[in-house]
Amino acid sequence: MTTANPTTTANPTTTANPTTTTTEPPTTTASTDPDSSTTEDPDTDSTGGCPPGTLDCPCDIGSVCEGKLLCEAGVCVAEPRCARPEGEPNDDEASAVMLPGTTCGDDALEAAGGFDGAETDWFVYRATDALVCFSEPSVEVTAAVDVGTCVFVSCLSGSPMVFCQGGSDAADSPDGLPGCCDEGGVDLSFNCTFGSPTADLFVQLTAVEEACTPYEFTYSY
Ligand SMILES: [Ca+2]
Ligand SMILES: [Ca+2]
Repeated sequence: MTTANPTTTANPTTTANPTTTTTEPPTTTASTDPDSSTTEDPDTDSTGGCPPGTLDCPCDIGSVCEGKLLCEAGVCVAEPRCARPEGEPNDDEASAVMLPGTTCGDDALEAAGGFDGAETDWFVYRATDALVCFSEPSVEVTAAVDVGTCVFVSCLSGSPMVFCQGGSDAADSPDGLPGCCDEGGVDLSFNCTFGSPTADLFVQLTAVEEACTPYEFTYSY
């Protein structure tokens, strides 16, 4: 087979390639959509008149917060007055800060946080059953102010039966978990209606003073 191009026949190694027979025509005619010029949305004020980057306005659409404002959950908020080593927001059970889990009878673990005024901090840790286990979790808080302390029980199987110890008071969490509350720490015991007493324990720490207060606490099972 010979090609019609005499300039390529001099090189016998190039004429044998059958894959170069079809060159696609330049089909670049698809860019004539008449609607392509109307992509600009006239209703661009989707932020409701809230200038992005300013206080209480969005910061999640390519904008950053002005000055010392912080971007939290897509909204610019004022700079916190205090350190927040535990991570905020953690103001309800759903946003509880996950702590390392512990096993029944192990040494207490330590954690730390900070109160930015009168606020609530939530934590949760997995308390795992052991061969010999008295199911008596304890949380002890060290802080310069009074700290309302609650522990609520969410059994992995079955329903929790909670017994408040050390003078603590029975209480239900906002999401309906049973638990116990006390000042500066809390002791309790619990069972699960079936299965082993392994549970997620929700810790609620509440400060009532408008102060910047760091704190530490230990937790165990
Ligand atoms: Ca806090
Ligand atoms: Ca908090």
